[in-house]
Amino acid sequence: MRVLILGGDGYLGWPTAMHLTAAGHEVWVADNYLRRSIATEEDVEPLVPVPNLAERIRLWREASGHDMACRIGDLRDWAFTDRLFAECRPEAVVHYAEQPSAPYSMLGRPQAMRTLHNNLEVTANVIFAVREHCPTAHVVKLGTMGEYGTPNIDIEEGYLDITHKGRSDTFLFPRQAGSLYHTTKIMDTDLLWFYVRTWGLRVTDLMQGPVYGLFTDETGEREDLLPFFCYDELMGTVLNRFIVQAAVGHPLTVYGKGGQTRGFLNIKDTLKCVRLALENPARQGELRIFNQFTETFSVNDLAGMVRAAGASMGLEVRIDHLENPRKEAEEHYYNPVATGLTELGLDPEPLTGEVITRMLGFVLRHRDRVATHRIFRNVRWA
Ligand code: USQ
Repeated sequence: MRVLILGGDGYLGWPTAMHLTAAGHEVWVADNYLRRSIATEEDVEPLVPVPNLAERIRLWREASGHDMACRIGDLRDWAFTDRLFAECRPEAVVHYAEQPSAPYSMLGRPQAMRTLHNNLEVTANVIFAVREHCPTAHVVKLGTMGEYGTPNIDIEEGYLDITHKGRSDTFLFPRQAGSLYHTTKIMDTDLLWFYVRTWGLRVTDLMQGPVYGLFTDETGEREDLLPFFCYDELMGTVLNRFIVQAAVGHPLTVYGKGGQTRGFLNIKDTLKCVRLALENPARQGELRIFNQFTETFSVNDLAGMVRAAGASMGLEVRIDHLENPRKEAEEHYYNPVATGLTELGLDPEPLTGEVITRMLGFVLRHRDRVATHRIFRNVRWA
């Protein structure tokens, strides 16, 4: 299949690109280096420097014999997007091209506007480009479990049957996001849902939980093929952050009571889920929604697991409960359904002590690079 990956330089975009070429697909990647610009502007460089996309592709070709096409440009720019889709004519599009950080979106007005403009305009341009150049292409868009928030009922996979005053209908599951970033993902879903109904696009929305990890089957131990690995408050997800904190002797930064519960997954499972969705596409005129996570943990659970793994390596890991900079429930009901991807054959990678110690080993080799001032800058929601 000819697959166009938008945001192919990102934490998930680059490993997905390698994974899909290894699975025999023809891959094109596009990126405007937004994440790298934010890293420079906000002083949130990844733990280990990452070669540019052209260099990564060269390294991957040498390592594996697989190649991919690459275009650098901004998908908000219609001329670029139009040309890209006309040239590539994808059979499937994986849309990761978003500002992905909740805390970044809450920093201030400029960052909020950048998140809104980038995420919504790119999604809209992708919709128009698909209609113009490849109306039967399957769009796989990365959504987030955070669109649902933490309701006091079970979270279904995308839709909810409602009976009201004796009449019944099916609607998108109610969404109530906890950050501006997460709100833009709701808006993305609404845009896609509208054009699925109006133009008959075929779309899969993957409602993904926080991802952890850095090694995939394609990277092996090769550090020059690894994705961005961030531990700062803006770009690092919670488990990756805790592992770096443990490695440098910084107390784990649990926000508030730590009962916040989310659906997590290993980066390897992200790649499997995206490939399963691509290889089993949605029907024309369908918005198919999968909840994409493999296990649920509270923040306290994760802190406890990192402490135990650290102890097995002789590290003494302390846990701090900081005043929560975010507005979120710290103790809540959480029972999301996730059966769609399992039915397609997902064989998950569980979070074990071994997974954590392997990551800790990597971070310990690079501990001199950790800038501790990046760990907690206290980006407050209100
Ligand atoms: N948390 C802490 N301490 C920290 C960092 C985070 O207690 O040092 C807590 C947060 O308050 C939150 C939970 O851990 O309750 C998860 O935070 P996170 O930063 O790992 O994840 P989040 O901001 O929700 O965003 C990440 C990705 C985003 C993706 C989302 C999936 O950055 O792109 O959409 O995970 S989800 O969380 O399901 O919405």
